[in-house]
Amino acid sequence: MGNSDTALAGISEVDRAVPQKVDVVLIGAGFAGLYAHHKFREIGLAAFGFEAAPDIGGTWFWNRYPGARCDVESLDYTYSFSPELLDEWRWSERFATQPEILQYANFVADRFDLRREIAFDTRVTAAEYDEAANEWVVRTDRGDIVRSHYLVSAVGSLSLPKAPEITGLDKFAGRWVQTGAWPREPVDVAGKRVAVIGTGSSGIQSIPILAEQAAHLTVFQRTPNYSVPAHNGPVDAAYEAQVRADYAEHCRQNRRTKGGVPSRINTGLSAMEVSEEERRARFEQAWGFGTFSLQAVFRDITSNEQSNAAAAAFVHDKIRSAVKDPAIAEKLIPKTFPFGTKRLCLDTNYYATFNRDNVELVDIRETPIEGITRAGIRTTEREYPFDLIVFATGFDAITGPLLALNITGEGGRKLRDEWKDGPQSYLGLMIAGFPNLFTVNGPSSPSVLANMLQTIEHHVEWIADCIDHMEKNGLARVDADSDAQVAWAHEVANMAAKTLYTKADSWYMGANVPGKPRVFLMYIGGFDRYVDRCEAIVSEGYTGFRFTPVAGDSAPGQSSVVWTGAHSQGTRF
Ligand code: NA7
Repeated sequence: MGNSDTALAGISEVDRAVPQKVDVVLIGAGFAGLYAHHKFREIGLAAFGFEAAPDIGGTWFWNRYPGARCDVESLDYTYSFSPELLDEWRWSERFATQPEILQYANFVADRFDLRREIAFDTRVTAAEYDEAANEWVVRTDRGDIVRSHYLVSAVGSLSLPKAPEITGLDKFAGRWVQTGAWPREPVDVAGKRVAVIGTGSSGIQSIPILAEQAAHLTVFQRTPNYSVPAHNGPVDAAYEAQVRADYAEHCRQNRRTKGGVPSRINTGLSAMEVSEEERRARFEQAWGFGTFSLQAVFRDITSNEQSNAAAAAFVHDKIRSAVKDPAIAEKLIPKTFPFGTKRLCLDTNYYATFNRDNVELVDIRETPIEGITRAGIRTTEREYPFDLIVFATGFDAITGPLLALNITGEGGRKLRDEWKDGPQSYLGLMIAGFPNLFTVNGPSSPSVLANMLQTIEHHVEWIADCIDHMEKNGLARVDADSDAQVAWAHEVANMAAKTLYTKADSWYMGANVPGKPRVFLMYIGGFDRYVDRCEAIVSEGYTGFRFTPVAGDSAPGQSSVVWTGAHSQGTRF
């Protein structure tokens, strides 16, 4: 099983061979990129990938902060495309840690030999559609220029950390790190005075562990967040046996659910149609079960204000009972947005951490941060000295990583201009005016609202089927129809408007990044409905997509790759 150092074997500077022309350029080597490599190879396409990191793993490569874990149960956070793979891999914990997930990614990459057509340490800096040739021209920060018939973005949804937005960082004499780009070498926390800025999932996962290691930990909280206990532990043997009895079917069933995970304790009822005792009992059951069940145990927690208020009040009481100092408890209670409308966090001992003598909470709505100083952080109240500042301040989610690619489509249109008022995309798979460009988990798909391994597999398979359809039918170009795209955008927005999600200043709404348009970024109608919709669109003849046979284009169906340079010339994948 590889680790991130041995994983680099074979990708040395000397060997780095980048083709001039391939069928598909794939951007990103996280779970989406890896599966796409496998799938495209299966349908006979020559694909070549670029990855900014020195190794595979994507989000799980970068988010190495203490306590980083998946919030989907590991038995479900698993590729389902290969029954053998399901058999061969065993997870050790109910919610896998970042190192174990990265090990899994390496296991898969080794198992299916997925590394050899990826250039690591290479960031795509621009991609431009050459209309005459019907090709994408992809440029990198290493000076590579590659032409491809298709371009597939697998850049991830939470892969562009927000820059620290606090002035004075250059003056700070200590060390600073970001949770979303945590260093590979260990960060020495023991005995240090540590600050964490941010109380989203990354802050909430890392704070209890940093508190155990640091001499003193100060948490700078702008908005308190809802968190429920994960109840992590070893994988439950009885449940695992049940899942493994027909693992492939278990995964297929997951695709028939709203969130891409089993509904193990959901009632399907409104929280308002049961008695107060039953409501409380169901909430207790969900609290004791972990996962996102508190948000799903009743069907209307994020759509009905009364149901939502009941769930919120339940958690408020839990926070009050976990935190000894009532004043601190009140500061930790979220009151400014409906329960579940910001990504719910799963934690281990988060609220109880504030009972520790070495932990301090600073509410920066009361005493805002004025800036970073040589010694530490200055608020309107005082200066706090630190050895280490941890920015757990989140990501420019979903659209940020795509816009960072500097994509230019047909007629010189820039994606950045097209999306200046918010992203438009047909099904989150294609963008009108950007032919032959596919996006895995693009905006207006379910993406982060469902189990990402499931949404990734679905998108990669859909894209591969579409390309296969083109190759077999002499179709050289596909584009999303702009009317279909507008209709989809309306549908996505209308669905979101029926929920309480639009009331929160969340990264789901783009509200965490100054200047970002306020648009709900995902399809909230349910993964199952979305999958059905995508299938119906295909069986109706790809409604909303326009295919064109382009005269003079390289013949489809002939997988090819062109190299320059002495080594590898003439290689065909
Ligand atoms: P999140 O959930 O976006 O959380 C970021 C946190 O950082 C949140 O508490 C923010 O407060 C805070 N923040 C952001 N910018 C600032 C500035 N400039 N000053 C002070 N505080 C700030 O990111 P995470 O990495 O924790 O989690 C992202 C997802 O990864 C998570 O939802 C899971 O799906 C996995 P705010 O709430 O904006 O007031």
